[in-house]
Amino acid sequence: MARPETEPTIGELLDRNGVSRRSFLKYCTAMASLLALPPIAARAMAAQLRAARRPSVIYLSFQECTGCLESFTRSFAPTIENMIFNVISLDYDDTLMAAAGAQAEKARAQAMEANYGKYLLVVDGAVPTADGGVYHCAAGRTGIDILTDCAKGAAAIVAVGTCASFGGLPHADPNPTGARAISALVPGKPVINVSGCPPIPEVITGTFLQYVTTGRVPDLDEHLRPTVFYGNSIHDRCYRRPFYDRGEFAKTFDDEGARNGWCLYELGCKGPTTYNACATVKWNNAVSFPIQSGHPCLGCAEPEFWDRGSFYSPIPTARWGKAGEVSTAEAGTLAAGAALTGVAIGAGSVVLARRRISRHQRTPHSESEKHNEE
Ligand code: FSX
Repeated sequence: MARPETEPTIGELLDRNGVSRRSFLKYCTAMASLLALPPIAARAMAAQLRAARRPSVIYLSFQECTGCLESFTRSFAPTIENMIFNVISLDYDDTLMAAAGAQAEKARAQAMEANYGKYLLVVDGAVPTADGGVYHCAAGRTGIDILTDCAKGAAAIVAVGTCASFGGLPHADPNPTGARAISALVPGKPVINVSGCPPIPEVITGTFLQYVTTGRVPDLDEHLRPTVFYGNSIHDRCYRRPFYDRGEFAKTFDDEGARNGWCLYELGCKGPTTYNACATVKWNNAVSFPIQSGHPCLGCAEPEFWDRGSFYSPIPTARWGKAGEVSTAEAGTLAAGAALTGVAIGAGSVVLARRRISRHQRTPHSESEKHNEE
């Protein structure tokens, strides 16, 4: 469990476990593709990873449904076994570890002491702060106390899931337990938010890999999410986007539009204001994602998504309909006009304008933003 400097490098561990260089390179090629790097970067990544030492990871869970951990353990590339045995050293996770009670608490204390200042703290779930934090207690300590203690020696904190990133479901109105996002409770510590309810498994493991490979916090967006995975809206990359641009919308779940696979915007799809990799990385080993399965995006990777009105009502114009608004009716007219005049560049500008609008019109009161403003 202790990770002194004598800990073998990842390369030495791979050799010891009989993992061939060829299969490790194949693995890195898959990872490079996941991180949107050119194939040539795979060799550099393999060299960097082989030279690196596995970071000690302490994984804490607070108010959540365990969907995030379920998601993490269903990663296909890399598999969870690959991650745990080759890339990270999961030294404490009270849901997955065999130890319990005092034995588990001791394991966490030992790992923290041996890796002080270097370990990665991974947290899922929001932390209740009302009434002194009594709504989450373990080993006689409140969640706030445990988080504060574990955060002190962490090199960085990864908040996995929308609950940890923004408060999520526990934070939904009326938020009876005073649930808060992790970033709001650990001032001065670098926090990486991996939002989604749950997050995409490959986005969780990809974020770890990015950190281990580079040894630093990746580029983040205004919600502290890695831009490599959260840089585009679902709408930007959705395969149904041409239907939106032509003004072809499903109006009910069983009409002709739905059968033809038309855009789900009018059925409440939150793709235009939701930033995540669902449309590209997809789910279940890239089999599908909600929109491909015929259901509108719920916007689960965004702050306050539970409190933004019905999942089945179109996005209110207050967030999607001001300057540069293209209503569903106008979308068809605009596309027809562009086709007539052949103004492809103009259509591109509309896309860019929409992207700017959706970025700027996101509600600026998430827990992480509050923290940033403090
Ligand atoms: Fe929340 Fe995760 Fe949704 Fe559940 O740990 S993001 S309720 S999938 O489990 O925190």
